[in-house]
Amino acid sequence: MADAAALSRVGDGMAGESARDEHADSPVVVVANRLPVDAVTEPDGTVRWQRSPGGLVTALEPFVAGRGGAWVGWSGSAGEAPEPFESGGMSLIPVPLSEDEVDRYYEGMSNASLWPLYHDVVEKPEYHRTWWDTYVQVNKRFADKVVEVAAEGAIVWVHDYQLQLVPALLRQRRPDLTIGFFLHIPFPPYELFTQLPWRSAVVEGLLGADLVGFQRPSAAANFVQLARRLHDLPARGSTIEYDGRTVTARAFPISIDVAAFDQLAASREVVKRAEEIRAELGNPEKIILGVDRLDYTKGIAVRLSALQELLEDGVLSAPETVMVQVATPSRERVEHYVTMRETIEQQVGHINGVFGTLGGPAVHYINQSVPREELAALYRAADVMLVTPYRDGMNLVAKEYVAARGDLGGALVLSEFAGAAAELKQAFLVNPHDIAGVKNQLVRALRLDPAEGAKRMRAMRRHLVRNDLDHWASSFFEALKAQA
Ligand code: GDG
Repeated sequence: MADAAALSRVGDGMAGESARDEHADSPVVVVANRLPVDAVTEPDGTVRWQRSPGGLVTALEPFVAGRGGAWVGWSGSAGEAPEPFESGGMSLIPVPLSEDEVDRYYEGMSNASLWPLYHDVVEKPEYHRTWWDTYVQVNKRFADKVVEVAAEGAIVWVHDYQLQLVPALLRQRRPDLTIGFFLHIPFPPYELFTQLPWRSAVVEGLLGADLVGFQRPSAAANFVQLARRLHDLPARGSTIEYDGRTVTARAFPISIDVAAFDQLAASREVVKRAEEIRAELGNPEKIILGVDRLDYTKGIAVRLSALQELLEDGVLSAPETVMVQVATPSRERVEHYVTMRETIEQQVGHINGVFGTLGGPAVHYINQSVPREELAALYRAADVMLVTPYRDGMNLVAKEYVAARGDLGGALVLSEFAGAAAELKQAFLVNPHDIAGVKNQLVRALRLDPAEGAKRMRAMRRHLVRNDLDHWASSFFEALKAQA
């Protein structure tokens, strides 16, 4: 990793000062596990920061940068943290994590305990006291940084399951702050959550916030119920009385920058690239697409099985119908991810072995991150988008697909267990545990009459235009300010 001085120099002279002055009256500090940038080392050894991919960053950068705020987070590399620097209109404040802390706080407690527990125990969570101790220690370090940088009376917006103790830690030391917390992933019901050996500490951590936001009303209700049943707190509707304060728990379904995605997907370059993609795939009659982080919650194996059975049944045939699966590498050191990747790659190999031809695979599997423009072209080229998570907080891919289809073409098959299903009601909804149902809906989507498809797509697009990223961020922010 580059030394701190080199990294801090990278930020010198980047935009930021003017935006900060303009919004000096509303200081905002965002706290998230990761900073919204990745360090990239050039061939000559210099390091520059590049905006990182992923749901959280995509969602928040415009909000923070537009208000000239600060962002506290980890740089993504273990070891000493770089000095704070300016980027994209924000002051970025790096928090250091050692190798051991990455293992225990991030890969362990966050991604091998909380992630599976909060996603319906799709895989069995592991609970280790050493992981928990490190989680507490790292949450304290994040809180320390915020205490240091937040102006008097600032609004602090803490994000996600890695940092659930930060609200209470801040409240103890900085009662002047208005504190919001948003959970990007699902929040489980009482019966599952109470498995967690440190359940009370997590609930108390979150109760340090004035406003706790979730993707769905049912998740907010789960939290209110926990506060009542586990801590015997007076709670009514969306509010909980705690420590002489009122804590509000409500749903704020996250979204995307719909206009920007629509524009990108309609650009001449992207439309042309979509045609090229179809030609590169051998001009099939139908293209089915999946785009996910390679994660066991996303149900990639389910859709491969559905495709395989439809090919076996003779309902579909390759190369007339092909599937493209972009599976971006993710959490590659966590055990469940290693085994899941092997399973999926075997499945792809099997399908192609049996149903592919020389130079004509039935499944095009891309285990790489692709550029945003390429992603938009893939959305534009796909006749059917398959989004089949077992459980997902929201799922931005589903929303991006709809935003990309200004031509009103294509069809969306969407798991009812994704937060997005509550909004994209004209999608072909499926239960990913019911493979026969997934097959039926996939076939319906492939055979969809274009006029009916356009009607569905128009309705979903209408919903998204009104409920975009800016709407999400401003509603959360307004609700938080109302608590101040
Ligand atoms: C968490 C919650 C919630 C993916 N591959 C590539 C790529 N992506 C982008 C997508 C999309 C984002 O990553 C993935 O967002 P999701 O919402 O689908 O999923 P998570 O990463 O699990 O996010 C989720 C989200 O937080 C926000 O609150 O919706 O439920 O689990 O934007 O486009 N982007 C590029 N290349 C890729 O290969 N450029």
